[in-house]
Amino acid sequence: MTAVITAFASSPDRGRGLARDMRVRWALEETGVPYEVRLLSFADMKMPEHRARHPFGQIPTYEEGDVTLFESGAIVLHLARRHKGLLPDDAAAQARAIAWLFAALNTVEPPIVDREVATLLEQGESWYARRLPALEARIGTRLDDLSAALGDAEWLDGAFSAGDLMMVSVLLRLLGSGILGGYPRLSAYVARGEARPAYRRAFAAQLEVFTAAQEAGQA
Ligand code: GTB
Repeated sequence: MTAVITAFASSPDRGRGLARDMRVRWALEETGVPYEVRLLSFADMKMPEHRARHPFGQIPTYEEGDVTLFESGAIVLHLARRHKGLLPDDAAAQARAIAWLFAALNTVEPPIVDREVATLLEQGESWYARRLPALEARIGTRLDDLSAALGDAEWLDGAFSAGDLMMVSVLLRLLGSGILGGYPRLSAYVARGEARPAYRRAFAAQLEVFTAAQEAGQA
């Protein structure tokens, strides 16, 4: 059955693949699940029809048969559990891959988002320049530990998994900050993720949405 996901009709990231539909598209491509995309404006997201799918009026959402889901992590985990390609068969290895997925969302992404929000919304504040080093230090602590955990391995725990998909997606949010450049192992890890054919297909698909919106004068 074809799944339906939601994404920005005109993404504020201008097709850089930073909105959270990208990780869901990537998981769909890795697992080979066919999908369609329902594009939403900011106004559409807040309408009752979409809030019935997503209580917070956001993207992404996922619908397939009788399953309707919100939260990118829940969607990626759902896909990984139901289809081959994103979780190992061994139960203990599967549990560790899921732990990495949660680590990406709960341990690594929050300080990255804190910095992003400050940079977007607080640059004009008198205290911004004094706060930024502390925000970046918190990211640095996480990246130091993540880099040590990865070591010289290709992926975080054996074969590529949903944990890597989510961790690479989270680290990609640092592009443009210059921070990742200080972490050669993590930079190479992100590049390995971006080189995966499934990632490239997902990236191209979301970029096409932005390009079409731009051509139509809507971006
Ligand atoms: N925890 C939820 C999840 O993981 O699914 C978070 C969902 C979320 O934050 N959705 C955002 C949204 O719908 C889009 S991805 N925002 C609209 C709203 O809240 O009204 C976040 C995002 C947006 C823009 C960029 N960017 O421009 O770079 C990057 C990430």
